[in-house]
Amino acid sequence: MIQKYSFENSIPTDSVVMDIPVSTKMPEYLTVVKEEKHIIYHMKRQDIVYGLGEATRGINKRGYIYSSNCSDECSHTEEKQSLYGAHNVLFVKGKRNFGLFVDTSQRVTFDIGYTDMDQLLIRVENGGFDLYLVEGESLDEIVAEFRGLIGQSYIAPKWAFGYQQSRWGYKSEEDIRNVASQYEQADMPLEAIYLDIDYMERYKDFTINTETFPQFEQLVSDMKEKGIHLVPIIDAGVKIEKGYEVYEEGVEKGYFCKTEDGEYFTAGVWPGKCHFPDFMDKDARIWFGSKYSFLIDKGIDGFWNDMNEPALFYTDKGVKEFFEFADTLRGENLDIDKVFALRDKMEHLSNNEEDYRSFYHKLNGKMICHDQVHNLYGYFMTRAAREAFDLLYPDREILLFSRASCIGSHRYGGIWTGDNCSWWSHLLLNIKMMPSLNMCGYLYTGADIGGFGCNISEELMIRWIQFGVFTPLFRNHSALGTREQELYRFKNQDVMRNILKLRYSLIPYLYSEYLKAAFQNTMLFRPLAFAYPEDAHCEQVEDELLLGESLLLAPVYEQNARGRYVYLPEKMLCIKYRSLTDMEQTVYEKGHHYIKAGLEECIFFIRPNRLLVLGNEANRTTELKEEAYQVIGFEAEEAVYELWNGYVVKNGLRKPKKKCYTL
Ligand code: MIG
Repeated sequence: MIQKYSFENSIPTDSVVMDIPVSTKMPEYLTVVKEEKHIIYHMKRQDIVYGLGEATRGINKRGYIYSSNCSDECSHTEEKQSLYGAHNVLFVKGKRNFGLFVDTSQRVTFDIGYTDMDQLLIRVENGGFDLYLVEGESLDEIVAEFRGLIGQSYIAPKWAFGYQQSRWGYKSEEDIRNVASQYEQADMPLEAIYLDIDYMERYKDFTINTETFPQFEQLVSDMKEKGIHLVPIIDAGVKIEKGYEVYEEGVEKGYFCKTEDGEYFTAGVWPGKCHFPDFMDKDARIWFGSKYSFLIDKGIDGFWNDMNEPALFYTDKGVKEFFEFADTLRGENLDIDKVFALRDKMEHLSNNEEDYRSFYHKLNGKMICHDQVHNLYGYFMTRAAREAFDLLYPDREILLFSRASCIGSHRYGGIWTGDNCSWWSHLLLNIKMMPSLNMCGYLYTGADIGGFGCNISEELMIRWIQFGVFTPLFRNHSALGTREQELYRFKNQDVMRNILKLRYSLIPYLYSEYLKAAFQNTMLFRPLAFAYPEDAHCEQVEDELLLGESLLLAPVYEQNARGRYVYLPEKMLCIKYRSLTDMEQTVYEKGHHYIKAGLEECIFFIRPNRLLVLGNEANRTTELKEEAYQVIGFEAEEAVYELWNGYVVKNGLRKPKKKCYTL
């Protein structure tokens, strides 16, 4: 059951797709202090708080303070309160289970037992909000109701479930062709190569650097012939440059954000000084979205939207103030305070709060300050692209995912979790974040596999892909200047290859469970406590996940570990995967076990009377052949697995196609 309470919410977020009448009667367990915009819940010692989507720390969010404030945050350390998304939803498991969604474009703070260990305090920083309270029996049920409220999740094209390679640093056609052929030579599957900012002409959206990519269309079609999709990046900022069509048009039509004085707001990003499309303005959205045609018409069918928090490197005003300050220190004997002050000033040039307060959007004919809708910017950029795709290419499946997001954008595209590092702790963070993202509707999602920043070790890479094979977005991505991490570069190529082959044979199941999650508003990744609510120990387990209806994952995420402790809430079949022709199967009883897992062994479990449909060996999703699928499972005299292998569109409505498998 969903109740809605309204607190003068004047800025529509379009996060919700259902019309719920406003109630006034608040249940006795929630206190709302209207003047302060506080929502207070007294937590019992055993209560667990799930949710918040893209956030640091554990699956149970209790014990820290978080803030929804879309941030270009390149260091995902545990003290950080905000990452790129604004996902204002919590699910409380306790004597009474319920969910709380704060629907607002404003910043919201979630103090979950940080200031007071027993108190959950939600504070809306500014402006109005709608509060949705979702009550129900189980957490699964509550999440499903919430997901119904916010609308069906985006369904990515099937090829986007293949393995994908990216790197900020591919500079030319040759680089791209080289990646493709190295994967081919290594007999490693590959379905997409990403184009980071270097494909553009001096980082201008919807341009191509014709010096380094002289035959772009040829490249796209050669790759397509190999079954490899190219996925270019699109940045939020539009370069200020005379004669550059996107800039000229945007200026002429008034599609960029303005300052108080009616000038176009300017800030530096990749290309230098930029204007920022006003995605809150419907006309600007249609305009910007239609620009993607420049690339779609060249054969492109996938995009990633970046820097859309939006990231601002600097403004003229900030730079001026910085130099003025630096000048006051010129020639001085710099003591520690001054050095730090100088450094802080420099750091605050980027993503500065004051800059976010200094520009405006056009919303329903009114000018509205950016800081009021900051959390919607990336969401509305995603929406701009998707609305244009739907309008201009209604019959094409186009991959789209974004860095910044807010609840609602899950209907238009996926997200990736941004600039993590090649750290073991970030592999664990990747594991823990998946169910939280699913709760918010993000199904097509994943981390930069192998880590974006820092240098990867081969062992970490192996362990990371052993988890990555289970995430819908399975993309190896890394930053300029870090150790190159294409899988063919490592010593243990057999191990890498075998893991990639596992991915392809998991795709039938993964895609099927993905479709179920999208159509039924369920989660693909679930914490154990969701599926085994009676088993108190499950609440303690944060390094195992359920994947769909059949699998339990227990990834290895520690350096030098050659196995791990696993808690099984029921008897299960352990698959120790070494290669498609070498899968050891052992049944374990309910309880605690130490399961050995050598570096070349990927372990996962099948629940009793549930089945796993495994695909044939393939290097592309198109090579998967249903007649060659196999079924594994145990104690399954009666078990049936319904494989959702696609969907048909009838009268604009999507209907899944289903096929039943038994042992
Ligand atoms: O400031 O385009 O998160 O994936 O490779 C860095 C370069 C800008 C940030 C993205 C990252 C991408 C990088 N971008």
